[in-house]
Amino acid sequence: MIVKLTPLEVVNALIPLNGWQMNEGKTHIEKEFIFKNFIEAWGFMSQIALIAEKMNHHPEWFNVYNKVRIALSTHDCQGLSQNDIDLALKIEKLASL
Ligand code: H2B
Repeated sequence: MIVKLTPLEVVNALIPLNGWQMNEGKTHIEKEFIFKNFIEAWGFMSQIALIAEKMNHHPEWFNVYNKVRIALSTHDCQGLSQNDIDLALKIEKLASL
């Protein structure tokens, strides 16, 4: 059973997540990452893909050249869950390497 977080719980969970925000509809958390070039952006996405598969929790994303925009949500609860926060934390760890 996946528990849906309230907007207040999400706002609190986002405090340590630099640059992550809820979208206007409060359905997703999202962040845009900029890299030196396409290969670095793609490498970042490849690493996330492995983590996402292990977690069975998958991002929605958009890439063009060096830009990767990531949106996370949980369809299983039709909103945001701890899984989104956990994946965002793992993505931040990758981005800081
Ligand atoms: N990813 C995301 N982001 N949200 C989900 O609710 C989700 C998922 N559910 N990946 C999983 C897969 C589910 O659809 C499968 C059937 O386990």
